[in-house]
Amino acid sequence: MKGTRGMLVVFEGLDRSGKSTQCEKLVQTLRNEGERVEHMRFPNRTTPVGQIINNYLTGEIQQEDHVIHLLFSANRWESAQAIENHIKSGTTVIIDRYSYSGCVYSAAKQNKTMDLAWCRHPEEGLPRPDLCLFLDLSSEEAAKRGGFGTERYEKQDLQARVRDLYAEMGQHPEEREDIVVINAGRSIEELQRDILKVVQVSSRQLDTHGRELRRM
Ligand code: 2DT
Ligand code: MG
Repeated sequence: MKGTRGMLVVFEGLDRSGKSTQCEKLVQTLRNEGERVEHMRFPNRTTPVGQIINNYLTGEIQQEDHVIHLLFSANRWESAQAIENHIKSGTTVIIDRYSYSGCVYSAAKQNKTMDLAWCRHPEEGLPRPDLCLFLDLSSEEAAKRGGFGTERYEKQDLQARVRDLYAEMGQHPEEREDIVVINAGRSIEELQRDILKVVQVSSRQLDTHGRELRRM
């Protein structure tokens, strides 16, 4: 990936779909190729907002559905300028979960006044990914992988709704352009090879067309 700016690549998928593993592998591979790469993840639990989110996810505190939704979004806005600066300076940014998680996990709660469209609004204006790699795995397969953990959303019925909502969100005109679905029910090595190919194609397109960073 040469070009003048870095790429913004996002990993999405259910818990246990292999996002963190693949994210780390991609970061390592690109760094080995001599690229400057910044690795981020959301929620970023290290900021004050992120600490509230962490306490919510572990069940230590309760939060009203809309409030926690807006805090997850605020947690991305806290890093928005940094992401943009990295990309402008030629550093590729690879992120484990982003706005798609923000929308689908909240919408999966089935709160009457929080459909996908409502959930997406606070994301408008954030840096838009050049590529969203969706690691697709059924909630049954995800559950088989050593079971879910104990955090708030790690329950199979919610995960099943989350998967359906990812599919629905993939129909949104902008998201449809960005999302590439990767079958995550395969070995780490197979996934890694597939992902690298997709990233290389996307990177070449960016080099050819020299597109500015867009916004959600
Ligand atoms: P991790 O297991 O990846 O740490 O995620 N989530 C995440 C949301 O509900 N909204 C968001 O905006 C983001 C980024 C998904 C912890 C959980 O937080 C959910 C799983
Ligand atoms: Mg998790």
